[in-house]
Amino acid sequence: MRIERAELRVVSIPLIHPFETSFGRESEKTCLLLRLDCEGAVGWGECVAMSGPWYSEETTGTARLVLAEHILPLVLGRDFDTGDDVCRALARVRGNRMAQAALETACLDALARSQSVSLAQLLGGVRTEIESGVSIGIQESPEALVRNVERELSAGYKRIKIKIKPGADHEYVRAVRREFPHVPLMVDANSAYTLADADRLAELDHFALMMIEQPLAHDDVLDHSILAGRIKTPICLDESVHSAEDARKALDLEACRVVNIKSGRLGGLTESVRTHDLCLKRATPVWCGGMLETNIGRAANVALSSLPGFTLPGDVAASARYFEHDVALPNFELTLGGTIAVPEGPGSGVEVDTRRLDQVTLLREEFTAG
Ligand code: SMG
Ligand code: MG
Repeated sequence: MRIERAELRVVSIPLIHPFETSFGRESEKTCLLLRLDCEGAVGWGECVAMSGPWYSEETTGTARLVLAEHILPLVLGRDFDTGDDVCRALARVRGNRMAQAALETACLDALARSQSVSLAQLLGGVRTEIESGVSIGIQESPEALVRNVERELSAGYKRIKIKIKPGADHEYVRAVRREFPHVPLMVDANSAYTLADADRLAELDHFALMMIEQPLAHDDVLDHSILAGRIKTPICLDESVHSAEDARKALDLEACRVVNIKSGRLGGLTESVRTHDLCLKRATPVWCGGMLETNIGRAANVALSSLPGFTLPGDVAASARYFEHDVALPNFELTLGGTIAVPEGPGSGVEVDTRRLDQVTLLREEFTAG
């Protein structure tokens, strides 16, 4: 399958609810969307880099530049039959994983469509539905958080993740636990603490949390392994794992007991499957993270979550939590059982709504071979 044409768009879509983490507040989703035309098949990929380098080094701007000047010239006019082929073509590219992932995901979507299989099938998925959890941003008060948790639980979500930071941690977790003693609950600090906070983090052990996600620095594994010896709550790594190799090293160091898999952070779906395979072999549960994706990225997350090692509910929630009008349809909906159905049709299972896409596009560029 030859990549004949690429179209890159910068889009900005208002979020229904602003989302606050330890590193800042987002009211709009700004991202890059990439369309590939491949001998009659069309594939879409979403680049999850944020508008600024807050979650990771990459931004919408850096990803646009790297795709336009370095990645697309490596692949336009070339043939691909598997995700491994795409990885080989991109082997010279260091870092810039979210940009690489957008390209690779669009290739796999086109590939799945050209073979009339679903993206989930192409990746080796085995589930027809995935368990869905929600990630709730930092709220103005513990009471506001409790109201939020209540709303999500009555919507049917199976697991609640709350964002924490120093000054918005124990009080918030305690308030939720008091109201919901048995709910599967976890916290995500997005690197807001250091080892000096170990005693304070150990106090979270009283709240029977499923795990604490990325308490320490975004580029650390060693301190996480020391912290793991000082707290009982299992540690899950997000920001510090960029490859299956990183996951292996983290597990060897006992820096975590759970891994958050995000295809953007890992450079694509192929590396995500490799990371999943490694964790499965090492009996380490994984779950699929989220980056406030549009339905284009959400569809890829749903497909990935259908692999057998995704045994914990992820941050892949229903579309209606994020945008009034998404750029691709149909929306993903929560079933009564708190799950999301894995699309069975060809490709990712969503189709881009061109009118809506045009409304939210800030910039559009086209590229062809040569
Ligand atoms: O997609 O519902 C979602 C957000 C999930 O919490 C989420 N993502 O560190 O795991 C994480 C954050 C990173 C993105 S913050 C904009
Ligand atoms: Mg996280």
